[in-house]
Amino acid sequence: MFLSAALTTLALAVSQVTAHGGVLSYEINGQWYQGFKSYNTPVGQISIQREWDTYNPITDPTDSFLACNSNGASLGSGQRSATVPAGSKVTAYWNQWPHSIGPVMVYMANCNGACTTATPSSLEWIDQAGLISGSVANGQWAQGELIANNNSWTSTIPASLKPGEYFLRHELLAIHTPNQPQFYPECAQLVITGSGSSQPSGSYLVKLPGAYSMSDPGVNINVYSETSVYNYTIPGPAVWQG
Ligand SMILES: *[C@@H]1O[C@H](CO)[C@@H](O)[C@H](O)[C@H]1NC(C)=O
Ligand SMILES: *[C@@H]1O[C@H](CO)[C@@H](O)[C@H](O)[C@H]1NC(C)=O
Ligand SMILES: [Cu+2]
Repeated sequence: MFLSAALTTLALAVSQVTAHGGVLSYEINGQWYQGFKSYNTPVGQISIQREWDTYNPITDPTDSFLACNSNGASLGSGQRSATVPAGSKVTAYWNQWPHSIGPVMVYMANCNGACTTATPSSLEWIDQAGLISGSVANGQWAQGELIANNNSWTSTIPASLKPGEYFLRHELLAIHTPNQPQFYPECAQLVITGSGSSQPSGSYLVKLPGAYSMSDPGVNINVYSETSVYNYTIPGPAVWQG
């Protein structure tokens, strides 16, 4: 009796794990970086990624952990940063991603000093990603493209970006459940090198939480009723091209 109850609980936990997910590894400028292993203690882990504890989504756009997931903590002595030149290509790899409806967003944030001691929620971010073709109800989304590309997404760090320590933040916003957005953010730490001097300013910079709300058309949405709508408003700021 006890054993079968335990097994049922385990089976449930496993099916929840496979229904959601997050970024498991990165390939940056040709080099592989292992992500944080969620569901494991942070003690002894070495990664460029910040801690994130489960595959489950954040469902409140004002959640205090929206910046770098729960709990977003530095790994302390195991925390690393990837040193890469501005202009590098960054590919993030997810688990087998189960949701094909919704945008992919990639942000960077200047830590204005050492990222290891910075608090992600107090930072400001730049944006990227979208609805690729067709209608909101039946079209092709960035997340479908991500699945087709081996559960990965490749971005280019603006070549003109000023050197320094930055957070790199990947976020999937899954909108397959009507009016119940699911946010899946993960952060990694980068040290950007090069001779660039550009920095976004003004409306390109936002805070998370802060930039999203349930009154955003792209957040509180029932995609299945938008059969003749061909535009989708990604929440957050405009993309900074560098
Ligand atoms: C697909 O992604 C995995 C990492 O999740 C990687 O090990 C593998 O090499 C990739 N396959 C291809 C064909 O790129
Ligand atoms: C599509 O564009 C209209 C007009 O700008 C806007 O009101 C509406 O919210 C947009 N729809 C979505 C799903 O973003
Ligand atoms: Cu899910």
